[in-house]
Amino acid sequence: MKQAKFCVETTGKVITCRAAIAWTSNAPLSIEEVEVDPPKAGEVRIKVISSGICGSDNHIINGTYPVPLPAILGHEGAGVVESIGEGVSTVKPGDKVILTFLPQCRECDSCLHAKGNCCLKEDIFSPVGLMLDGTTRFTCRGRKVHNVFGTSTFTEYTVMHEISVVKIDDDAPMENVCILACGFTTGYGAAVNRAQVTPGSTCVVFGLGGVGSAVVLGCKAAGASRIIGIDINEGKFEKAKALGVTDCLNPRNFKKPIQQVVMEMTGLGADFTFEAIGTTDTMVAALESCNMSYGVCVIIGVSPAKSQFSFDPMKLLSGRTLKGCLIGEYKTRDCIPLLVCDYMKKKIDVDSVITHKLPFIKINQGFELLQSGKCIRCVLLF
Ligand code: CND
Ligand code: ZN
Ligand code: ZN
Repeated sequence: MKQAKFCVETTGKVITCRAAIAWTSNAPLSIEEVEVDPPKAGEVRIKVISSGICGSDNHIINGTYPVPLPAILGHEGAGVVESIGEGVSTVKPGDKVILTFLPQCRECDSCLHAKGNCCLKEDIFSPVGLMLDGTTRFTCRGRKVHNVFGTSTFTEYTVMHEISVVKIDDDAPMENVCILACGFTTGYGAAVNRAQVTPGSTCVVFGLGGVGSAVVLGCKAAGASRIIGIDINEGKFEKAKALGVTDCLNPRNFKKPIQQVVMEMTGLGADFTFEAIGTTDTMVAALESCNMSYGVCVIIGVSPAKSQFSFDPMKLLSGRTLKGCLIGEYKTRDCIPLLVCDYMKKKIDVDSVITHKLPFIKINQGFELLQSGKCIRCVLLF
């Protein structure tokens, strides 16, 4: 296989490299040779250095969150800019960048709003798997291959829109910062931004995977005094306690609904609850676990396509607040560089969420670790 060379030599040319292709759902990814086109206007071609495997990638593989296939998945990446298309001004070849699925165009209604971060330039709720001009930059065995959320990190080279490419500090450790593209930022921001957890509060975190673990760190950083962690996999409990969870519950050990158990443990319910799993049952349980008067419930998990979330509206009438958020309500290009700085100053503990690192070509082993619940976050190195 031809090995791709960095920068100048490849600028303007098609790069042939390795990528993991999802040809169908419910099947292992296939490592193949792909051709990656040069970036068009407003686009950036990036050499991927590391990528986390997120629960959302797994929803795509098992078909609960369908995207057009064949596709190159992965949306939690870090890399180096190889070349830029016409008009790109915020990054240049050689820059270290984070590859995120949520753009910040700085022009749309969401981007111009003080708090909104759901940029309207990428329709992540009905993804088409194409660049904004309606075409793709990937070809494999003569077939066009879709991207995912304009990101696609499970490839040695990818092409993204400039508006989703986050320039970060030159000294950032590239093997670990990738999880600031999604998992860590999503969980941590849900606690510190979206919920605004208060000192001395009681929090409940449903799901102690990569995202839930970052929620725990956010709750702890915000000064929560009690953090109840809920998971059906008790193998997650030791790590959760090390991160700051004070009480661990397995719903399968109780005959009554877990929200009732939380109510009994807390008296009147938690101040803040977080759902980091992605089932509607656990979303209802999270809502019903927070205090009826002032409790705040934040939905983070991605539910299966077309699912409906139903609950007694009286649960809100008493005063509860139900919220959701993408990437922890951070405006990605403005805020992720600041999180990278906080990480480098050791203000946030990104490393503790990463339990496994594997070479990119062992990607299917990484998915097995996630599916069997044996990892918190597995990072692929290219
Ligand atoms: P991961 O698989 O690592 O964690 C999920 C955890 O939930 C695991 O520890 C499971 O054992 C546990 N679990 C599963 N079912 C139950 C249940 N019924 N009751 C209790 N625990 C259970 O996934 P992740 O942490 O990477 O992602 C979690 C969710 O967050 C997932 O739905 C993903 O798609 C979503 C997400 C959202 C966003 C966002 O911006 N809102 C960004 N990334 C991921
Ligand atoms: Zn994700
Ligand atoms: Zn925008």
